[in-house]
Amino acid sequence: MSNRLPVDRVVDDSGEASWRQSPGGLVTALEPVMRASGGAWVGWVGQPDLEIEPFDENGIRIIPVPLSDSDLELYYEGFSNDTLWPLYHDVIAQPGYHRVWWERYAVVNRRFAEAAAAVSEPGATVWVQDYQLQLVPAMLRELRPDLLIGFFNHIPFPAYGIFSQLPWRTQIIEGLLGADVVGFQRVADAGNFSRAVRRLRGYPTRTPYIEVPGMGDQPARRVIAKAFPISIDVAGFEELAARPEVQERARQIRHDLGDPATVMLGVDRLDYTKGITHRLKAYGELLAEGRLSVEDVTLVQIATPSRERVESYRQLRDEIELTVGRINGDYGTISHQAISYLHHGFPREEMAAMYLAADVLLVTALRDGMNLVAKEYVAARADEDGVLILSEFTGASDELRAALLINPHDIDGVKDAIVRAIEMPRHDRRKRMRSLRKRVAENDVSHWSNSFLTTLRESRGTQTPFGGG
Ligand code: GDG
Repeated sequence: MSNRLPVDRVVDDSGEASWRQSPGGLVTALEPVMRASGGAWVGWVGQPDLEIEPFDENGIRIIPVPLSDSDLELYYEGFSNDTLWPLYHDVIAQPGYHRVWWERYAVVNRRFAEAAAAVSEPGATVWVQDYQLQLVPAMLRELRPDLLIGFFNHIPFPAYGIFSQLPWRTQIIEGLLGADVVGFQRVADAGNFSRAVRRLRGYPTRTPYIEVPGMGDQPARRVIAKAFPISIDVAGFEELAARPEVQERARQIRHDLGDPATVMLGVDRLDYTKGITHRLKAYGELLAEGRLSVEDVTLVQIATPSRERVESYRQLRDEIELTVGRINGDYGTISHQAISYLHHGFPREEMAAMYLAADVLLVTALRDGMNLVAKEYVAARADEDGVLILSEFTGASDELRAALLINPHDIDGVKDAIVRAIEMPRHDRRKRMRSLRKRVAENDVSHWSNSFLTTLRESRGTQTPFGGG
């Protein structure tokens, strides 16, 4: 189950509707698992007020959950993206706490839970994805105590001092504890969750176990809260980047940029968690101080459109575009732009070509569950070249220690890292990239889904209360 289905509805010129696999790591990761298990995918079709009967697509049963315009406004844009998203990313932006948003979040979560309950066979395994559906595990357990329920949170889980702001904090904790296994990106996220459980419910915890006492006719249960760092389809990405036409396109991109000595790249959804303004500030100052020149260095910033109906995202877009315009106006020349700014999405092939064309990838997120872009860059670089500058506040930095790690709030530190990356000798780049590639190869996305599902399956045999086993 996920908020969005793995397929998008596309309508052609003649008005004929068909389905296309939606892009993204989650779909790539779970599609083979779902096909092999004969599973069903419960989620929203991506368009409001569309009631569609279940259907089969590419070997997967699709169970659409309808959402109205007002569901989208209150449950999705409101509670999910304007309350939980900023709260879980350490209140980089102020979360809105509105009771009508919360109420609709609960209503929509129940609709998802009921849809899953209706289609699951006895004893089936249900894997619930992400923060939009945190109440589903407990609702589903109540409806169907026979099910094995997993939950994975793709975004961070904040420290208790922050989480405790949420007026509905206890309900969220109770919702998640309905799962047998609650998975997080980082060890720290799982720890934050266990601490919240202790503070709010007083249940005993012993990593990775949480002991939930029996209540009424519900027996005592042992819940596992643990880190399962997500990854990408490494082999698939390597294959893409190795294609001759992708390599040729990478050369073309560099040529079109004026063959500068250094191409730097940023790839992000246009989101305030990604630290795009911090990156621009650092780069702009380096140009202003003459430590870099547009003759030698250029920055390509892809900012994929995101959540454009949410006000804080509109404001952020204005701020970024103002800054880009200023930097280009102040330092660009007729032949050399400081920043190539692209506010649209690209096919995967083009993304791979950009990674190959970039000498330096800048990931300056202020908080990020994992950051798959960093892993994709590493997977693309079979030539063992390229420097990854990576924020310490990404989940990926737990694994990718050979990157140049930065604190994006420390603008001088970011500037120094950029200069260091540009000046890094070839043998140092190779050494670091080799080490990064080894880490990424060790944990690809099928490893992620297998280890989660294995833990979930095994959890069925470990329901002994604390002290008893
Ligand atoms: C959330 C968490 C966590 C981007 N632009 C285009 C495009 N992309 C692809 C990238 C990458 C994905 O989107 C973005 O993934 P990230 O992990 O970087 O960030 P979020 O979207 O915020 O994802 C994050 C993730 O969930 C998984 O658990 O890592 O922390 O926030 O794959 O390549 N792909 C294409 N065209 C684009 O223009 N084709």
